[in-house]
Amino acid sequence: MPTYFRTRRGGEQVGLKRKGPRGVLITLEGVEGSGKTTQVQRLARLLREEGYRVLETREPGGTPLAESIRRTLLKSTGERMDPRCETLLILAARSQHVAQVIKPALDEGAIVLCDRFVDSTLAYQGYGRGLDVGLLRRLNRFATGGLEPDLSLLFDLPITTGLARRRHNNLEQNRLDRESRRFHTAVRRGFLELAAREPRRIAVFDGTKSAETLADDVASIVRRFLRRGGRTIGKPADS
Ligand code: ATM
Repeated sequence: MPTYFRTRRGGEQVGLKRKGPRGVLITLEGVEGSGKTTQVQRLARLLREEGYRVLETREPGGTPLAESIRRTLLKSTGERMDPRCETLLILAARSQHVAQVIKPALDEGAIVLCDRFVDSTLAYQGYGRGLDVGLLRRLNRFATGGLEPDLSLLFDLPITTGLARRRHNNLEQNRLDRESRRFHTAVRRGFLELAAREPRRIAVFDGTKSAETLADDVASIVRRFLRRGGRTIGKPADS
């Protein structure tokens, strides 16, 4: 499990040492239409230009098996999906994704950029569906083998703005998009509560800003984070 150890001298943080896999897991989270997928692509391009080895991936999905679970999850069939069924499908996809794609990439020293990860389960299935958040945390740990994001970028914006953006871009409405405004509002509140609880891991961005401004904000936070963890993280050994 990638872990940063914070060394403290006289109460001051003086450095971070890595234990476990050499790579870094950065997750991007947010409600619908928050622009996170665009930011994954921009951040990946930027980091590659700077010489880092980067893997872009997403959840649910990221492997052929997990992508087929994604299709099942997002398709509307007329049959109401029980929240527990939804949760277990998401976790099944996650365990496959972590074992087959994320963990090996981290072991090779890559920066993994994942569009949604464990916080989405807490926000959507916990705050949105009303399942127990403590239980979901334990299930997340089971699915990931304890792997946690090193840094999470949360793109926050009003629900109406996000959903309107999706309609404006003519993006196909999936089963979850069609949930009530109340559901999406609870999800948004969930993400913000998670961020308030873990301010060192989760950085919150104003998703109403333009994609360019957001990309600059993201770049400065990620660069600072990588500097703290050591410049060589995620770079090929010979660079
Ligand atoms: P994207 O549209 O961001 O790819 O996400 C697909 C959906 O999966 C998204 N729903 N909408 N609307 C959120 C949902 N999802 C969960 O409900 N829980 C999870 O743990 C994950 C990873 C995604």
